Amino acid sequence: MEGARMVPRQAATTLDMLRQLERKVLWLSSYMIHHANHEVDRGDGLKVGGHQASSASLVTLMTALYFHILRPEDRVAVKPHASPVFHAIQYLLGNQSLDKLQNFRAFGGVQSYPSRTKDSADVDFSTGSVGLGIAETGFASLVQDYVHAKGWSRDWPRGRMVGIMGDAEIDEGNVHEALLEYWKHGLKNCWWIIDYNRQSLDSVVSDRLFMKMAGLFENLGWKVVLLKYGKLLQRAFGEPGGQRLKQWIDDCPNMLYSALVFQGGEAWRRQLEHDLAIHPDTLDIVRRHDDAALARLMTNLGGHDLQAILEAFENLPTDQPVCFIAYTIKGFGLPFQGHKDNHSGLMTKAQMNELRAREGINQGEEWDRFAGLELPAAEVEQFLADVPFVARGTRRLQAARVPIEPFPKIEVKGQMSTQAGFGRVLDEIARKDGPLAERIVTTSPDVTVSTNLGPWVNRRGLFSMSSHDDVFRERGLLSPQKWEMSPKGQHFELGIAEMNLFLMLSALGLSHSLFGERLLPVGTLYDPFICRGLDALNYACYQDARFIVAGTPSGITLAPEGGAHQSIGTPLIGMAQDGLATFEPAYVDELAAIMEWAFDYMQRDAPEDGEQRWHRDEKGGSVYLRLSTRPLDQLTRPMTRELGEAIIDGGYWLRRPEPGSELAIVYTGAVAPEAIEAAGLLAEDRRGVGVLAVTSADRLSAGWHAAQRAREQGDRGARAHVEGLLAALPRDAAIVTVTDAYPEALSWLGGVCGHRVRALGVEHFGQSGSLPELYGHYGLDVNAILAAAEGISGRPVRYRFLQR
Ligand SMILES: Cc1ncc(C[n+]2csc(CCOP(=O)(O)OP(=O)(O)O)c2C)c(N)n1
Ligand SMILES: [Mg+2]
Repeated sequence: MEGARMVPRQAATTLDMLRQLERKVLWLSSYMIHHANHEVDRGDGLKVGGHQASSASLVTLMTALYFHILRPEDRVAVKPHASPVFHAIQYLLGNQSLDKLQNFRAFGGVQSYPSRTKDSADVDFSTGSVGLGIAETGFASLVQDYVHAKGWSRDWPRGRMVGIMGDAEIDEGNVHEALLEYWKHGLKNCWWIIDYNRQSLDSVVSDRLFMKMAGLFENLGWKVVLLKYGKLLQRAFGEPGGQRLKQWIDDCPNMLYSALVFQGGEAWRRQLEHDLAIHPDTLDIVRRHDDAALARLMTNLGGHDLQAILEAFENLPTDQPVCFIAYTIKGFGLPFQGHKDNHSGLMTKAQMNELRAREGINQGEEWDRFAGLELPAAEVEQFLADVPFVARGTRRLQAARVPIEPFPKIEVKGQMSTQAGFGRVLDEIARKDGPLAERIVTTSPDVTVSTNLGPWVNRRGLFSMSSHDDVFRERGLLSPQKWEMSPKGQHFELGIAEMNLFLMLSALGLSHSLFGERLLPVGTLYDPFICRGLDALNYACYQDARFIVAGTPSGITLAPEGGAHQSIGTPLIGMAQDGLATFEPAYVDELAAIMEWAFDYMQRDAPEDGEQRWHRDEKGGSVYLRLSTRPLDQLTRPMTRELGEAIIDGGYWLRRPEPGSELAIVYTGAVAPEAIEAAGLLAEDRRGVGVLAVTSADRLSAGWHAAQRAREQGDRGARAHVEGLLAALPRDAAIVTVTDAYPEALSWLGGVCGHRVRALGVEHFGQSGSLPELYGHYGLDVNAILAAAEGISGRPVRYRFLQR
């Protein structure tokens, strides 16, 4: 029988396959955004801007990375607006459900920006606030080195920490702060891939920025790989006249290039004919291309050429971080590519239909993983199943809890500050050794000694991948502080940048999930400078990283230091920050109880099932300790179970109000002596004045909110700790609150049972002075409390005009 001879089809090459997937990713990510705008009624009329053009520039690179280059142990931060590309890739890999994809940006759908905590797919680092996700990758790499230097993480190989970033992110100061810090610590295993589309949100960025960037990275020890031209352009440059074409492109201002990209083949031709009129051999190259081919050639940048990308990722150094500057076009492959206003550009229905036709996708097949592909579905399916990145399945690791018991007891007597107590507790843990001591890692931005981490560092040493002796010690020069560095050390000494502190805590605090090894990070900084690192702190909490941070010294209690060093609003930050339980103890026995609890709390991980009932006690979180340098006479008392629990729940009656009492003084932290003394004086003419010690306004208030919610949902017996406490005070009694912070940290207590409240605190910048002077001036001293008591009760107090 005559007939066509069957020729077995050649198996597709990796490059063929990636080219297919690249198209698929562009389609799915574009359609996902389109769907979110046209099909999902989000009820707010808001259109999804920002993603479409920003995503498209990374389609090729991320296709190459996820489907070919990455390994399971590699960890990736994806720039915020590439979220649709990331989710489309996860969907193709079978890691993301269609339902969530269809609900991009809607309730219950995939997140606008990749999120470790809110997305179910395999997100390694959340992003959203530009500059933070990318900077976290380097710190994660240092943490990986730490874990391996200790001989841990044997089942999970060392991976590359990869950051895919927008070029505007380099403008964020924290990125530069991070680069300096990495250099000091000898960063190696880190790749940054800059999506150099020369566009940010508003417009086209200035020309030749890449030269500055390349110089910056090289200067700090990075290898820089330029991904400037694709293969088509590289070939054209090799033809007669080709170098002139290269010169033209190199000289072309970004604005003009972008405009031509948008306009397309005809505009390219007109411009090139004009500019290259006296170079006939170069014009020949132009003329050999029709309009479509010319547009393809002139937009064939390195970041859009799979082959060029695969080559660039081969044979990279392992002893040096690598920065890829990938030239791309914002919106590549979409109708608004290159347009300077495309950031919030959205495709119309008609444009979407054109794209559908171009990609060969029929109506109703939009979400089909294989529709429109030129290769057999089974072959693509097999390729996806064999993708190295997913070879080990889920990449969210776990680590066993580190036992806290027996938590060392410290002897507390005489005078001590909470900051000194903090140092003592850590010193005692270090001295006793054991699993807890082994897993604690400390870090501080140049305030290690002045925040009382010194004794811990003396015992456990500084961490460094190479060993350095303490020169002062070797020479017999007297110093209370050892400064020895080695891979055995357990303290990361950072430069002053507080952003880096929180990024480091964030990376250390995810070690169990990223590297399968539990670390118990403890960081310290001066309390006011929390604000300098606040976005990174928020970011760390959003990622659910686990750590303890001590803000110390704090408040105007730091009297002679003046207003620039005195924190006022930090307790409110602590209360409002999700994922962070804030405490401000007055006494060291309270602090010790809180620290013991904190080392356990930071390891809890019950799954989030909607609303947490009480605080987030089952789920766990991080802990912020606001500590003071003011030495207080310590209370000698047994730490009963009941007292311990009340301290953790947020407060206890230091002196219970008597029945019929008309007043209670509520205090937090270092002003305890003033509260106690004032209560004593008031007792002369008022019956049974109560003194309520608040160790955590944050947890008291969280518990109160939770109880109210529970009652509203039918759990009528729910009662918050603070409700129990304040029930002991008659309803018509008044409350005077006092704290070395903004008064509203405690004034809300009046809302719990309806007590009248006069809230004392600090409302204006502090200044230098002695502690009595400042407490007097800002209204935190005994006199101020007495005056407040008189004012709120309307009845004179005997010691109102006490002279001190
Ligand atoms: C800290 C912070 N500031 C501002 C924004 C708002 N924002 C989101 S993306 C963006 C510009 C992004 O430009 P680029 O990084 O170059 O990414 P591209 O859009 O070019 O992909 C801005 C200003 C943000 N997300 N985070
Ligand atoms: Mg950009």
